[in-house]
Amino acid sequence: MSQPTIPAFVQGTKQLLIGGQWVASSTGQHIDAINPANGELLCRIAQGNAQDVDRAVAAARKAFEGPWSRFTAHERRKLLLKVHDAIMDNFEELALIETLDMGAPLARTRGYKEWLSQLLQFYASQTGLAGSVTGTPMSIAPNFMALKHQVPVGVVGGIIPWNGPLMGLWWIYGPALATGCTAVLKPAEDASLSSLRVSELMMEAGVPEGVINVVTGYGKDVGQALSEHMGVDRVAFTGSVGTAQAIVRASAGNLKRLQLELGGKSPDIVLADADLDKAVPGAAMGVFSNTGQVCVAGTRILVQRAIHDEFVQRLAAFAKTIKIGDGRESGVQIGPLISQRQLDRVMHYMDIGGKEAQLVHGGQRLTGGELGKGFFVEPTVFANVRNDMTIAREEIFGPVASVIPFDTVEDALRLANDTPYGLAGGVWTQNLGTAHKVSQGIRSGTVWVNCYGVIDPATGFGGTKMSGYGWKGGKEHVESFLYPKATYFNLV
Ligand code: TXE
Repeated sequence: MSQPTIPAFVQGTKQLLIGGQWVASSTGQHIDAINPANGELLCRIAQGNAQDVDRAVAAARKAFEGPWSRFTAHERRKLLLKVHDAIMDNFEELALIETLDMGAPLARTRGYKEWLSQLLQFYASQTGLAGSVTGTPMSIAPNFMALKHQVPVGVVGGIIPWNGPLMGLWWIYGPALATGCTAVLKPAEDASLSSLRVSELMMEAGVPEGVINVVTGYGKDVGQALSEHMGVDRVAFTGSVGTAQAIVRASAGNLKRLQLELGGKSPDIVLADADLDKAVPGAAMGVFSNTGQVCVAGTRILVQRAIHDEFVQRLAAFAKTIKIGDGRESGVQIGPLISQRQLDRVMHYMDIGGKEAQLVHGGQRLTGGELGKGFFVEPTVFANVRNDMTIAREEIFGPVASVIPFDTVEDALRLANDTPYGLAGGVWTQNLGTAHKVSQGIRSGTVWVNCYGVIDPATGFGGTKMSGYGWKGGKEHVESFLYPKATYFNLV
């Protein structure tokens, strides 16, 4: 079957974006960008270091204090809409770059288009939150007036993961452009290409130099330097708990504002009265989508005992129908894992699961034919899992469903909340009262009722407990790039 041609952008060694210029890294070294579907080299990305972070932060500071600070809310809105159009006009290329670089099927990456259009329009609609447009002058006493408004926090470091950078980068760039902040983006070393191409398109669309900067490289070099840097005012991070803890420590020097969105072990609760024609595919894709590499994945499927066996059998039957392959091929529903490292990690958990629970479907790496060259695994279902088993406690970040039986709604809630994480959860039932009780009872930032994974740009999502803090999307997100400021005037 013929596959789309590799875009011209995917060649050579991609450079860093600093102060509006594409420049070589100080190290002179590079990192290979590998297609996880076949292990082949796509191109190379510059391996940045702390010196490059210094340069990028200086450029971001200069822009923040320079012409960018004089952009009005209306001008920022117009710019965001121009960026929107540039991204939409080039979306087919961006979707293909994302598929090549991180493996998700084109059906998924193309599917981001409408959602991203909404997200960018949402941020464009929020530019008035910063500065004078919503500043409120108040007469607080005779001859005394106060002016309260919100001002941008400054230079924002964005550290993002590899599981969906074409979407994830907008949690940094969107609110930065909306508020008048500037950004230094550090994409993940495993998938940086869409961030680089998007940034190039943004510069062409007229984003002023220094407003967005990109330093590619490893976390221990670039990420660490960004988190420590005294010139960075805020870090927005998505990734693992361990790295988040390192960032919290590194950011203490200048008490940076932090936003941390980490992983989860989200419960997806299926009651005996659920409509299984919806609950089975819904819960299945809640865990298998993006090959399980999703922060909100509903990896613990809690099923009421009366329907446990039927549910498991139908889930396994559904898993068998999922088409796995190179994301460029039509009809493919899930692609490879991102890397050899992630493959090793997922296989490790599949081995543990095979020992502690009942393997119903999957559990293997796919080694036959072309798939053997990539990092492919089967969608996997474990049944009769107990909540204290390793596969129910630790984030696997692969297509592995653990089905855990329960008896009563109270049991389900106890199990759902018996986790260090609190990112998301789901409930499937036809009883509105039960839906309300369970959704209120799950301790997480986001809950879905009779659906899974829906995220509206204006509503957003976020976590609690060890899934981190801060909100992505919605007004709260934009406001977290601002701080309130009051000025008191003595008028006599
Ligand atoms: O994450 P890291 P990894 C979880 C998931 C996955 C596991 C490991 O369970 O299996 O984490 O993935 C940068 N200072 N999630 O190792 O290291 C790094 O370069 C500053 C869930 O890839 O957290 C990358 O850009 N930055 C998650 C980013 O942090 C550092 C998505 C994320 O990588 C750094 C990804 C340091 N010391 C993984 N070390 C989700 N919530 O969606 C690394 N980085």
